[in-house]
Amino acid sequence: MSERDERTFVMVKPDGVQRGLIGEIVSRFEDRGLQLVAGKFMQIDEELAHEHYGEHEGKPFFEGLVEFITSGPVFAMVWEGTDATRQVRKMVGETDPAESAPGTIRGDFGLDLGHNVIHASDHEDPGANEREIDLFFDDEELVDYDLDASTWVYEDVDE
Ligand code: IDP
Ligand code: MG
Repeated sequence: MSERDERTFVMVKPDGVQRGLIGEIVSRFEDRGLQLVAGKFMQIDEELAHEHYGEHEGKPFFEGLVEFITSGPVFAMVWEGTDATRQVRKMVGETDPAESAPGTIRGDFGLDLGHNVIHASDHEDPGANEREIDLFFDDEELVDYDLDASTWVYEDVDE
């Protein structure tokens, strides 16, 4: 991984999976020039849901959120690139799809706060990306490789 690169955790939520949006969402990050480092189609259990959304424990929507995120399979991913966490959040949009700009994932595919299609690490919470990657993936599941397209995405590539 080059010095300037950053990894971030992204997950297509159960609504996004059921609506057939995995491919569309993966395409957006590929098209942007980000590099896929890991991907896992999986079912989240109660314990993992509580850990992942621990910061929201006690809030009125917490139990519903846990029920939703454990209600069906998700597609968890790690994406890498310059400023990846912040850039991915810009592509995801606001928490509420109704407030998200067209062109963002939530703004294009959602209408309801409780079903907002995708999770991405919070760029305003330092360390959230690494914490979430560690929670969902073992080190050996993160694949190190050179992406040929990077030589065209970036002006200077220092592999
Ligand atoms: P984020 O996903 O944009 O980072 P957070 O504030 O971290 O948003 O909230 C985590 C998730 O909890 C949201 O993506 C959404 O699914 C759910 N959520 C947040 N606020 C509400 C709410 O007021 N009602 C219902 N669900 C909510
Ligand atoms: Mg969040």
